[in-house]
Amino acid sequence: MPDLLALPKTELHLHIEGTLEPEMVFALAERNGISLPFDSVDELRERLEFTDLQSFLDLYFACSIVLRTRADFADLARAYLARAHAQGVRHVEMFFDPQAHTSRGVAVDTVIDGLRDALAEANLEWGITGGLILCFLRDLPVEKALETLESVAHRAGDLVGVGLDSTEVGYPPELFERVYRRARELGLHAVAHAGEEGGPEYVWPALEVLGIERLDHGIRSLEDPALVEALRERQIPLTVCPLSTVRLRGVDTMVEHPLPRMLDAGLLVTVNSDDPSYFGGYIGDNYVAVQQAFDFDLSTMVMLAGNSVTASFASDERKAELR
Ligand code: ES4
Ligand code: ZN
Repeated sequence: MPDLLALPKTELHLHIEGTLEPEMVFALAERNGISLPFDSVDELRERLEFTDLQSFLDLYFACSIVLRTRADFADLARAYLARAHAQGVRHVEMFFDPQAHTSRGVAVDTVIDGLRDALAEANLEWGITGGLILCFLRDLPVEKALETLESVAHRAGDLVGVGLDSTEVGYPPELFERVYRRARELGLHAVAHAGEEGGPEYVWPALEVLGIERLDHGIRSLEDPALVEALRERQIPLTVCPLSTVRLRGVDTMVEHPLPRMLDAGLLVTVNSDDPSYFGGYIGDNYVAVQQAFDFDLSTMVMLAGNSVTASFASDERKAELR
């Protein structure tokens, strides 16, 4: 098997706050005079063991408080983009969680400006293309999501789309119908996390009420044959994150991951990293993990990389270059 890190690829499911490495947590805390609920990098590393989605999210939001300035967000994204470049990424559509920052008094423009600084540099330096997907925290009130969207309406051109993340069970997608209608008016693409911990009943409304163009995770869709058929027939891409699902205990081990069954069902599956500093690997590491678990041949790995190009919101011209 050739080096899968070198295989050109596109990343479609990546939370930029989930690339915050423990060393950077401490460096930014010191730079900003913030005290942390852990004493050392090693103590933080010891906490990177999760029982479910919520146990991860608690740590993810606890670490995100070190991000305050435009330079912090630029440094975070620069570090991610350097690692992504080293693992073959040529196009990335990056999630960010503005409400995790605005709730602490950080302006949304500070977040967007910093992330865009790093994306512009990576474009100049390495030719990496892509953009930002603004995610709403689904466990906060819908009114807060609407306020967040209106606060960036004047610069919708700086965004690729909107998404929905954080705690899933108890917060069904249809709550966000008005938010997604407004996002569409602003010309934004629409994706959502669904079917990660929630069952197929959380995926259907993401498709039918929110009108998503791409489904994040979606692994529990397999439990409903009619849903699988809808996803297959419409060729809705699924952004699967194998190491994430293992680390959040969606499956016990990688060999039990449903990815091969999803491919057999004719779904448009892509491989992504989700929160690489928390889940033990960047995108190339996810490619290596699935190749090893399922003994996939090179043509399957190339097909997965090609699916990510198809599933992206890049222009047709850029897609042709990425293939
Ligand atoms: C997330 Cl893995 C995952 N699921 C839902 N929301 C998230 N935010 C960051 N990572
Ligand atoms: Zn995610």
